Amino acid sequence: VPLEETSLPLFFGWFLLPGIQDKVRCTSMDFLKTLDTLEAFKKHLPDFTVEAEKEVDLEQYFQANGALHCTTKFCDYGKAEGSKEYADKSAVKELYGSAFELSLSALFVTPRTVGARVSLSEDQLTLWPADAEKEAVPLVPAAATLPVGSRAHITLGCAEGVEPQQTGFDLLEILALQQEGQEGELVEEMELGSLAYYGKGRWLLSLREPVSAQACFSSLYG
Ligand code: 2AM
Repeated sequence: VPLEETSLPLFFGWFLLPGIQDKVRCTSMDFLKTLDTLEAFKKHLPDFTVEAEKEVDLEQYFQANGALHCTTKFCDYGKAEGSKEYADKSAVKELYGSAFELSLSALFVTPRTVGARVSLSEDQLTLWPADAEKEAVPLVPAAATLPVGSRAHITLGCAEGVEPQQTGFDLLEILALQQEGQEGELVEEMELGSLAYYGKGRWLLSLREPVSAQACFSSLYG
């Protein structure tokens, strides 16, 4: 195989620095620990899990693996459409290895995934693939009308048998509901922010203070 065909990574993205990874993991754990004890969560438990359980331990329900990151472009070593074009973008070449401050503006939980929404700045959007939201349209039709960068997220955990890329689809679904004017049912004001329920086991915690996370733009060969 020519080197050119093997030189593309599994994916490009922002990789959180170690200290902030611990902080984000702790924040996520605290949120899960609180969420599954709330009456509102228990009330909607049948939407969350099909199993006839009375309780669920969210910290056990989701499995976390690997270093925390926000994927920009999944390349699959060049097999994914548009990989080469992405790697050749001038912003990608210029900013490779640079440090960024990501703004984590919300945490969300669904029966499939737990993740953090990343609100990208103008500069950060130069590294965002133009078709990232369009790619999700077969699964989330409304993604076609959402702003560029809407899919940006950090996967914090997945339920058994769920692929990490599901986290971005789950986020887009919630954002699509918001765009349609559904505010979600305000459940409660938590220390971290306001918690809203969007039906079908979907929960969104809008952070009062966004978490600023230092991250390096790089790639993973895996
Ligand atoms: P994630 O970005 O939602 O966490 C390696 O599998 C990484 O690439 C994971 O972080 C994963 O999901 C992301 N990923 C896997 N397949 C993908 C796809 N088809 N599109 C976008 N991202 C994908």
